[in-house]
This record gives sequence, C-alpha cells and structure tokens, in this order.
Amino acid sequence: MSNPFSEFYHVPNSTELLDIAFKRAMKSSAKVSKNAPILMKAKKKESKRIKVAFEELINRILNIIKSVPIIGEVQDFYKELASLLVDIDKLRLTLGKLNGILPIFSQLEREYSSKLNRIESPKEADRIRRAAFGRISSIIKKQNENLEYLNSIRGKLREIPSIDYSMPCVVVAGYPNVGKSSLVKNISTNKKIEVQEYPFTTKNLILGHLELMGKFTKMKLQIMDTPGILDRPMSKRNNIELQAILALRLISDLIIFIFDPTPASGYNVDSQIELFNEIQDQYIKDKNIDTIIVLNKMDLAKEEEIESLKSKLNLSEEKIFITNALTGENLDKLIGYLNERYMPKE
Ligand SMILES: Nc1nc2c(ncn2[C@@H]2O[C@H](COP(=O)(O)OP(=O)(O)OP(=O)(O)O)[C@@H](O)[C@H]2O)c(=O)[nH]1
Ligand SMILES: [Mg+2]
Repeated sequence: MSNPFSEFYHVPNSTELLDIAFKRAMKSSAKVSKNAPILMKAKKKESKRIKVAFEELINRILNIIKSVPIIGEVQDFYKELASLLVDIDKLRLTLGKLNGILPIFSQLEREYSSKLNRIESPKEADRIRRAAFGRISSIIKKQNENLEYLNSIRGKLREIPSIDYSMPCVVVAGYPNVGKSSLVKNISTNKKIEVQEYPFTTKNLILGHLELMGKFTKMKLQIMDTPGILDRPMSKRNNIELQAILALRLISDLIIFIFDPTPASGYNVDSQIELFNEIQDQYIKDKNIDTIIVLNKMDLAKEEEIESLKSKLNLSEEKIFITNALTGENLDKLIGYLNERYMPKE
C-alpha cells in the first residue's frame, strides 16, 4: 500500500484562497439577454459572481479536507507513524474547523442571493456583492492559522515511505552512529541517504531497494534505514527513536541489527547488547522474525573487540557478518545471504 498521505497536496493560505476565488468570480459571466433591463442584468451579473466565489471556496476546502486520509482508516503502520510525526488530535480538530465553515458558506450564499432579488436599483447589486465578499474574506482569514498548520505538517506526512506490503521488508536497526545508513546506502538503490559522523543523523524511516537476482527471476527487496535507538526506558525515548521501533514491530520481515564493536560511535558495546536483547524480547518475540547481526567498522575494530562481542552475543556464526559499510567489504556476503533467503531455490 502506498503512503496514504501522498495525495496531501499544497494547502493554500487564506490570501491565496481568496485571490483564486475572487478572481474566478470576477471573471465569470452570467447568461443574460442583451435587451434585458439594466436592473435584471446587474442582479444576474452579481448573483453569478457571488455564486462562483462561494462554490470555488467550498470546493477547494472540500478538496483540502478530502486530501487528508481519515487516520482511523489507514494501515496501523501509517497510523502510528503519522501520530509520531504530527499531533493527530490537532489535525482532526483543524479539519473539523475548516469543515465547519462549509454550512456557513451555503447559508450565506442563500442569504445574499435573496438580498439581490429584492434590490430596486442596479447600484445596490454591486454593494451587495461587495458585502458578500467582505463576509467571505473575514471568515477565510480567520482560517489562516488552520490552513498554514495543515501545510506545515504536510511535508512530514508526505515523506513517509511507501511500503509494498506484498513484498518483504528488511529493517536495519541499531544504536546511533554505528553505520546503518552507510550500509543501506551501500547495498540499496537509495544513494541519497545522509551519512554523518555524529549520532542521530537519520531522523526518519528511509526506504531503499535491493535487487536480488535468481537464475530466472529477480526481485526488489525493500530495505529500511531507521534512526538510532538508545538503550533507555521506553518513556524516555523520543519520537525519532520510536519510529525505528515502529518499523521493527510493524513492517520487518527480517532485522539486520548493526553493532559498532569499536569506540568510534561513541556508545559502548554493552548498551548496544542491551538494546539488541530488548528488541528480541519485547518487539518481535512471537512474531517469528529473524535477526542477523552485522559487526561493522571492521577496519577500525581490534581482533579482541570483535571476539569479545561475538562471545557476549553467543549466536551462530552464519548469522554474523563482519563488515566495512563504507568500502563495502563483506557486504557481498550479506547480500548473498539475502539472496539465498528470498530467492526461490533453483
Ligand atoms: N571506519 C568506518 N567508518 C564507518 C563505517 N561505517 C560507517 N562509518 C562512519 O560512521 C559514521 C556514522 O555512519 P552512519 O552511516 O551515518 O551511521 P548511522 O548508524 O546511520 O547513524 P545515525 O543515523 O546517526 O543513527 C560516519 O562517519 C560513517 O562514515 C565503517 O565500516 N568503517
Ligand atoms: Mg543513519
């Protein structure tokens, strides 16, 4: 399923909305016979302008509301991720407030049409139209904060990656600064991923693809880069870390857990092991999700650092890869493992 927020387009602010509506209204022309009395012509002309202005605004506001999916109806992954990225209650409230002006507009449109019907001189038609536009302006201007709020959260929601639920997704996780992004960037098609020497560079879930080749078939495996997670109580974790946990819980078919056995990341190995154990014990148990281990930064790691970490982990050798995510050393072995796991046996 693609990101349900991908249709959440630019939301105009109040000035833009009013500009569009009034321009269209003033350009509209009413059908009226040339020989009709002046009063009738004036009534028809202004009545059309008022109608077009209201219609334009009602349609545009409806489109804005419709472009935001109903949170309760989207997949759990998108629902939970959206609530980490934005304040869902505020979003609901904002949409409700916008929706609230629609019946007011319908009511005003009727009110001004009947006022126009009762006029006795052509000049009054212009005055009534101006009055209607004045009411419209003041109502729309009061919505400016809501419109701008919607526009401000739009970017965050649209950036959520589109997951293909029919295909497996490998989630790459671990402590900050251990080389998760370097690895995903190296093995996937996504070369735009940012790598920096400081922790918490990655602040969102980022999707890449890895093409696996069988003898007769090929397949695009999804591979998800995640923000670093610290070993600390859940209540202390920030929304950046929680996105990574969400990906592990809800979309991982396989986890690649990356360790930095060296002091380079700035975090010690024991904390990384604690996190690894927490993930195993709390988020994926009962789910039958496999984990493979990458001991990264092999170029910096001392023999004893690798051996000590291995013995602490006490896992089978075939699930442990010792890599350099920058040069790509041994990543072919990791890809080989993924190939064997996901491509049908020939
Ligand atoms: N020497 C060496 N440096 C590495 C290796 N892999 C990554 N790095 C460096 O480690 C630092 C962090 O790399 P990232 O790929 O951004 O790490 P990350 O785990 O995605 O970090 P966050 O997104 O902040 O959690 C960068 O300076 C990388 O150049 C490696 O195998 N060897
Ligand atoms: Mg990163």
